[in-house]
Amino acid sequence: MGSYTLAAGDLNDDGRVDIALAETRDQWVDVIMNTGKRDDPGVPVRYSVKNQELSAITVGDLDRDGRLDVVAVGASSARLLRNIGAGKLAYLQVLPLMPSQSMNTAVLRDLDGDGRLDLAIGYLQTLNPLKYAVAVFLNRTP
Ligand SMILES: [Ca+2]
Ligand SMILES: [Ca+2]
Repeated sequence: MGSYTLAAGDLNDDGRVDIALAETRDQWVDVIMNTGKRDDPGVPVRYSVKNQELSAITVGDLDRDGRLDVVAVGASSARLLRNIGAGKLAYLQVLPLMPSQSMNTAVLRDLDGDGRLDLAIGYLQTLNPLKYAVAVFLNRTP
């Protein structure tokens, strides 16, 4: 059994925080909408990220349409999943990554100050010598 990674945000814009999560050995992202009912946690909707074990998930509005999008990061690539409305996700882009010796971590922040969220992924590049690296993808969405 692997570990879980999750990100929280209001994906369907109903005012309640929802969850996107993955078990790190699996190849899909589960999205669970917050129903607001204590005894009804909602049914997960599963999105495949083909041939990729996941290590990190983060959410942010990548295309500035007001909907939170999802970034799923694995060992060899990051998948951008666009929120097309009501929290439904569709593939937007695959970003290739350098080979990693570790679980990757990811954050979405506006790194260059242009108002768009950029993606930074931290990883262990080599074990001997111990060398860490950060891959940065600047968001050029119009
Ligand atoms: Ca919600
Ligand atoms: Ca969006």
